[in-house]
Amino acid sequence: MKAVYTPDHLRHDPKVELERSVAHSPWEHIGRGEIIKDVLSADDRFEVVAPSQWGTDPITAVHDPGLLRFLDGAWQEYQRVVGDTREVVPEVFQMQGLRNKMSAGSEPSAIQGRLGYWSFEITTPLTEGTYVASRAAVDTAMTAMQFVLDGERSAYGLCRPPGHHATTSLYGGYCFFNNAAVVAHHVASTRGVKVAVLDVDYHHGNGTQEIFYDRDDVLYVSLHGDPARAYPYAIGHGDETGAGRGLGANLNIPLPVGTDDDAYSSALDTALRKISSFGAGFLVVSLGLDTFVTDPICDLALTTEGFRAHGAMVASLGVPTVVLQEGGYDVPNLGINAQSWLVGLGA
Ligand code: OKP
Ligand code: ZN
Repeated sequence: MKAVYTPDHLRHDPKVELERSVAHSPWEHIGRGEIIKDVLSADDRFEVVAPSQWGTDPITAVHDPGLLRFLDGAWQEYQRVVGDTREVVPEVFQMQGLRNKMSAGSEPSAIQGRLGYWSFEITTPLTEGTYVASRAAVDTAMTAMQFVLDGERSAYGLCRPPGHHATTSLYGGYCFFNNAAVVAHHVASTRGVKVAVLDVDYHHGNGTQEIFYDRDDVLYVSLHGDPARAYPYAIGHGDETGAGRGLGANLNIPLPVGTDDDAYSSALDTALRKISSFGAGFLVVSLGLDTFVTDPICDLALTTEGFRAHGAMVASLGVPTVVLQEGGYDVPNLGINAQSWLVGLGA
């Protein structure tokens, strides 16, 4: 299997994250990308290749161009205006309620205000090379997509930073551009084929859901920790089924604490049936491995063997499939877990 990787991911290099009200070393760090690359490189079933460049058009096809403009230079502007800081995070969010009874706010001019206009939370620092790395993650996803469009049964994009929390106009949840949504939109709009996004990350992919919520050409299906207890809390409930033309083209399957391989398999079976009946001709998998039993920030109980079985279940759909990396924070096990899932798929 082709596995697309670039060292440009190293340019997004946070050393601190403010989470659980404590400043600590970040869960989402460069070691994640490196361990997956190292394990796949040592396995003959994988061919690690570099991405080609796709420019910004595929990004602004799903994101507000203002978000891209902001990310391209925000860290640098902050250094000029506020002062030298390794990580840049927002201090104030431009919440709707601040302007109750008034017109919707517009983008502030000050960088301190712009940060909170284009983001929704504080655990996602900008670093000097975040924009370069985020662009490279999209290139990685698009290159993996192209291998599949050219006839490979499947391909893998080692995207870092991940993407599924990024909405049309907001970054957050360690995500800047929504790699999976960029690919799904590109295939649906240029190939006239119905696309399904299967999101198996522990966290609900609120960004992907939002981007496609009113569309009937892209189905979003997600298995995740119930938002009653899990990030991103505000979205991911079972009664969110789509709007307008997209009614019925969104399926959320919230899972209880401790869900194991077998319970997960039956939920995955429900997801795959939905994808089949939708008539998807192309599949994008948002592969989060933070469902692993010893993941430090999640609470499901999947195993390395379980991941292989779940990859095999997805393969049995018989739909051309591009797999894109999302989360996974038990870093010593992250490489073998990605390998296991992809071998199950048929690497
Ligand atoms: C990104 B991906 C919990 C805070 C959660 C952000 C989690 C982002 C996950 N104390 N912080 O979906 O793996
Ligand atoms: Zn996650």
